[in-house]
Amino acid sequence: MDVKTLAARKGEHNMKDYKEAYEKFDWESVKSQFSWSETGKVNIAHEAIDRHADNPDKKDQVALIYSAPDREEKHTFEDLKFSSNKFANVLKKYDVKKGDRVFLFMPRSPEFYAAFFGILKVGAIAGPLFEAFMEQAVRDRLEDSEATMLITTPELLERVPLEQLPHLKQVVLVGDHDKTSDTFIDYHKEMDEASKDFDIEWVDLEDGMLLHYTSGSTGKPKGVYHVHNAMLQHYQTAKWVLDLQEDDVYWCTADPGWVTGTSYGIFAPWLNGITNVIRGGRFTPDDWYSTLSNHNVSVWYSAPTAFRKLMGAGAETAQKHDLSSVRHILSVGEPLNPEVISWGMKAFDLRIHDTWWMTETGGMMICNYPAMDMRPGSMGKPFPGIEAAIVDNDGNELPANQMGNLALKKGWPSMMRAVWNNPGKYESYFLGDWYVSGDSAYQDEDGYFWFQGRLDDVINTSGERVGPFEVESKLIEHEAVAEAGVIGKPDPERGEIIKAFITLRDGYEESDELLEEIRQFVKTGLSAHAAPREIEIKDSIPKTRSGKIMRRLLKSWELGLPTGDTSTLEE
Ligand code: 6R9
Repeated sequence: MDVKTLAARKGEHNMKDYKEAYEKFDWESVKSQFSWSETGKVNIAHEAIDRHADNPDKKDQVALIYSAPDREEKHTFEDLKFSSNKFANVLKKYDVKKGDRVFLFMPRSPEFYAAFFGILKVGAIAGPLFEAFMEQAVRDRLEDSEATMLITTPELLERVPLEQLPHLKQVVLVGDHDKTSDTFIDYHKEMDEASKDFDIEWVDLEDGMLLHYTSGSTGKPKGVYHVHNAMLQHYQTAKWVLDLQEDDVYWCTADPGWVTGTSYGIFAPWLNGITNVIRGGRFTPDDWYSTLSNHNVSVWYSAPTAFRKLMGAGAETAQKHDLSSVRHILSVGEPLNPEVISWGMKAFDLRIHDTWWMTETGGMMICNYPAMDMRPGSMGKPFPGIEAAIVDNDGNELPANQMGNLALKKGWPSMMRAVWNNPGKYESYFLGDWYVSGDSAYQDEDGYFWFQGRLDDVINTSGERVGPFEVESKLIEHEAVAEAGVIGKPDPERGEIIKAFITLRDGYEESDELLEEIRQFVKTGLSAHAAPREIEIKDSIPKTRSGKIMRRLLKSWELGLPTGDTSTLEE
């Protein structure tokens, strides 16, 4: 279908009537879309790739349009089937088995996707890591997951402390290198030798496929564990919320190191057999607009932080590009500000549709559908088959317009099934039958949900979730820092920025150089997005009598708000 026809189709949607869908829908009905409902044999890689490659009408369709400043490639479903089969054979050769954790630490590239599906095809669990992570962040995740294999590039290998990772047996290197030891496997050499035929490992719907590490308010990042069954939700939300239709060209801007980049950057489009654009390289407004126009992107899923950056580049930048192919835009990750919605109306003549969900939910939960009346500022309504409510601290449902904890009735298909190696943490998410999100919200009389903020200390900076504990732990590793407390401080462009309060060790004096050195220490040790933009030196950090940092108090001081109950404050 050409661009004009696509644009003319604005207004024709997969879901006709939300109310009717909500009343009639149940998850069981989605199973019939997949052959495993008859054979009992399942693997999400088969459903996303091989199923289309084995269909004569679909095998030559472009599945992946890869676009980076120095590289443009198109791969059909058949190409992806063969490249992932080859990688699966490489894994088999090196004895990777069902349930093993295999991590990926590399930029988006066609090799990434071949490796990712190769991992799933042998029944192993994929652990994608954001390419900007530095040594500590990489080590914590590989250590906790006890990953036995890592796929990375020679450049990024420098941030992998191999000697501290006894479980990590092998490293696959994508790119030129001079490593000779048996630990290292050369990606291109092995792929050249591998067969393109592979007998996929059939698994159970409840078998694991993915580990995404994410931050809470205490402790190190947790490994959120997802299973093959999640495909039901990826598939159906893509139909009704992304509204993906046969000729669409879809672009999700998220990196697969974050859950949006896997659930909606990989599974949702390919389970539906849709052409998927992947853009590598750094962000510039011109590149992004060119990606939309050069590839005739029709459905676009991104985040407020990116929209704000495009907005900042001005209308002239947008006007240089033909954006008429775009028919549907969606957003996730942070509150969608009214200014961003008006910018979307001006630049695209489209209302940006907000969606709410989390790493732990695995898929969209509360959304704005093309088929419903939207209320600007609302996250929308629960997806059919999802029960959401606002609950108090004991799990009692609250009436309309009352603020509380946004909760979801457990049992949806893409729900996390465990926190890796941490059953206690997993249990702590639930109050009876409710999964409690940690976001505060209210629901209006008509069932729309309105986001209010986080109830815990988790920071959302440019749409990325950062746990204060991780940053505090890094800060106190610096020789000058005695204690540290970290908060999110509201910021018009980034949502929140990270602000650190520290006390200095004896013998250290405050200076701009020292503060910059400490900032760099976090940036190069942990990751750029976790580095505090502001650091303030204090005489002491407020703590409870049991020694917990009172971040709530730091935040109140910072914002000039009343400090509330301080009875647990240590002398
Ligand atoms: C998918 C993803 C989850 C947290 C979540 C909430 C915030 C996500 C939002 C939103 C306001 C939205 N969040 N969507 N806040 N409006 N539409 O982002 O997962 O990285 O785990 O973050 O992001 O606070 O609890 P994750």
